[in-house]
Amino acid sequence: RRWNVAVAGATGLVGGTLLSILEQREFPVGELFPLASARSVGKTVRFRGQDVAVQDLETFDFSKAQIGLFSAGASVSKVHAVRAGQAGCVVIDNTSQFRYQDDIPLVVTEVNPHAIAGYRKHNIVANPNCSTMQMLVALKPLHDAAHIERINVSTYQSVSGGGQKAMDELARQTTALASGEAVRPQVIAKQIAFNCVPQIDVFLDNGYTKEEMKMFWETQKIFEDTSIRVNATAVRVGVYFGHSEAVSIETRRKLTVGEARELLSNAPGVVLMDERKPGGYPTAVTEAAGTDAVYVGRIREDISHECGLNLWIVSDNIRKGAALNTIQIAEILVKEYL
Ligand code: 11C
Repeated sequence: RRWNVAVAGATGLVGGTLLSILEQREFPVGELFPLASARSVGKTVRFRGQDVAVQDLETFDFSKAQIGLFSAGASVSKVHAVRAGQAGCVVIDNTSQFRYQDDIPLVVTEVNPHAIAGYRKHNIVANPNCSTMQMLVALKPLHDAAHIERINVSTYQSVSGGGQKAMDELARQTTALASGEAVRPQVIAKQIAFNCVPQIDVFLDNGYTKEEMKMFWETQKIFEDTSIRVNATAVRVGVYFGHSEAVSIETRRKLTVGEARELLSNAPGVVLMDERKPGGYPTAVTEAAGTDAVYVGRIREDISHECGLNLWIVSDNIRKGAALNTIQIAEILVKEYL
């Protein structure tokens, strides 16, 4: 059977990746409806060797599609993902709009695929934030084996997480600096070329940024464990694709490096790359960008905590962190539920 698929935000960075992953994984698409704002009507997207016309999301009749992949911003999803769900189109939403709503499942396919069953109330499944996604793919087998009580994480997040505008800003600033010109930050609060900026998303009352709190809220929901504590610092770095994370976990019982390596070498979606020699670890640019896996390296026992373990976790934020997980949810939906 084939499924008609609407892609909301089809002309954006994640939208384009959704289309190419639908092709690569040979998702059984019947008719494709690329949707975007009225300003993109008249454009086309390339899908399976054809140019397909972009339609206006505002007026699209979602009863024509059985599956809707949304990546056009939270305010768009608030109105149109709900409208799609009511028309019988099952939405996988890539924004933060529904992630914290109790009656909407939040799913990482390697971690809690069973939660997809909860889609029926609103016909919506939420896709997590990229920085949470890659961390939990790697931590799931460790949590199952030794029960993680606390996570300390610092992220090194690429500009593609901030969309095309943030990518353009890095390019512009790099060129300006190479020509000896001054940079004027517009999208990211401080110079991002050759710099690290400790702010992603807005500041909240507790002094954390929203990106940092997303890692806390989403980990508890996806692990179905409100006792797990997450202390995050999210940093934007001058990298185009791939988020890196230095993660320290505290477990109920001690996990040795050997046991962690064994668990991770058999974990779905994970590639273990952990040799204690120069270059024996993954990085965003050399391993992760453009690929599907979550890479783990630098595993070592924490010398400051008897049940602590450190890991370095890297993945392509636009693929596993966004578009790939969305399509993996769709694959489970059509196979097991629709
Ligand atoms: C970033 N994590 O890297 C963000 C992008 O909640 O889906 C994704 C925001 C979200 O800037």
